[in-house]
Amino acid sequence: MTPAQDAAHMARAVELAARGHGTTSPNPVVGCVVLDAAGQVAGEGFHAYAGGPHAEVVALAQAGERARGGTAYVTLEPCDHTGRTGPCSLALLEAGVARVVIAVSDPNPKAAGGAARLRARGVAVTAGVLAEAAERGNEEWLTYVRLGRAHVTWKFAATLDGRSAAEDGTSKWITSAEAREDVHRLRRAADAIVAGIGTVLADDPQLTARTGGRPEDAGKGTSAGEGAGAGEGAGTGAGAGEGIGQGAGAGAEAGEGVGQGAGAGAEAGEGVGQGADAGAGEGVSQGAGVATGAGRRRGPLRVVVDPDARTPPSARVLDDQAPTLIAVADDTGTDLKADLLRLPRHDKGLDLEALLRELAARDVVSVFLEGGPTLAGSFVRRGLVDRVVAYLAPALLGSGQAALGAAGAGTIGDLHRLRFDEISTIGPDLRLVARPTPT
Ligand code: AOF
Ligand code: ZN
Repeated sequence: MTPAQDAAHMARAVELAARGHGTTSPNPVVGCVVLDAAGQVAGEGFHAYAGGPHAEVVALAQAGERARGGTAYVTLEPCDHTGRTGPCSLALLEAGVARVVIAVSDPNPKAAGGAARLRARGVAVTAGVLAEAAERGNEEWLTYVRLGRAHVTWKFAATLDGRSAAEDGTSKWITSAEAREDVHRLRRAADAIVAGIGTVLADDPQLTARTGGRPEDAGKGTSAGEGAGAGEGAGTGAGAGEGIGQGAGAGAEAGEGVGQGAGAGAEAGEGVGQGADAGAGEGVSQGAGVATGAGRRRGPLRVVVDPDARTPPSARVLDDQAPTLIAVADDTGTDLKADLLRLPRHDKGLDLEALLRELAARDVVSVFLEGGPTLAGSFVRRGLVDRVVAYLAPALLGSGQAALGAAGAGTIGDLHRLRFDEISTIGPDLRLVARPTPT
């Protein structure tokens, strides 16, 4: 296998991993491609939900005997522990894989060690292949494990001159419907949506992700097996959507198809399909209908940063559409009937590092920060914004509210440098993804 071939197979594994994005929390996204001894693709898989089979196990099951003497490409070092499932290092050994190619080492001390065990047992291990792309694909989880805090995406929508509201406070629909739909997609994939009390008082937002299907999953995939898998998981689970379902029709592209759907408490429309055509005439596909975890059934956790507990009991953010946590200062007395998270004060607000650590302790891997230039400024000042997603409308205001409040950069030498990683258009608007440059 040449380095270029290794990179190409790993690129496919990264692509597979991305299908789990938004449904694996608090676990990583992981993709795996298994080649047979002749270098032909024999199995593909990804991790679809926490507690479900690991990517390696899915791909090995698909490959069957063809894995013997073959190569496995995994975006994350195979685990060496028995957690919710057994060690993938042993699964790879049992399958007789001769070589394992890894993109990123597992920073989770409980699970790491797969590479060492495989090497010790005579398997050739190559690490670091396409590491940057795999890191990017797993950035939320890697931040959560490495730093012990939730990963933060700050999103804002503004005019081309960086204004998020007019002078009189009006702010509705600066950006297009397409851009707003994209925001909902990002919200759905996050574990928590965070807003400041200023936004809650000014706009009374509901902070929910619009429910319904995940069009990005339904439309995705190249084989018939994938589409079928997605539908099945939701439809065939026993009881209250909990169980394993098997259905025909998946893998319809190939002469011989096997379809599997695992409905793990799936709410209709929230399914992830998995499938690959493994060799000519033999289609194998897996469908996993995934409920996104106990806390996720009704959408991401809503978090209000509200030091003095000023959230009105009638605020829409306290409705029953999703769970809500009100973060208040530990010295604040309140009789607000809501789940409260008490945190130390810091500057004029709360200790935001503590907030992100507490959220991580509650299995919140990814935070979507919206609402409030003041709060966003505090996050930026503390170096707690890991990714910025900006929607810029081709419009000018010239006065009004800046998208970002004071961020601790009173002099130009202190400005927060970012790097543009993605630039695209969405409807009439510009969509930019930027990340801090390493310091
Ligand atoms: C996954 N999916 O495909 C791989 C993982 O909660 P458990 O017992 O399933 O174990 C999760 C850990 O296993 C996870 O934190 C990571 O370190 C390792 N690898 N995890 O969820 C996968 N390969
Ligand atoms: Zn594993």
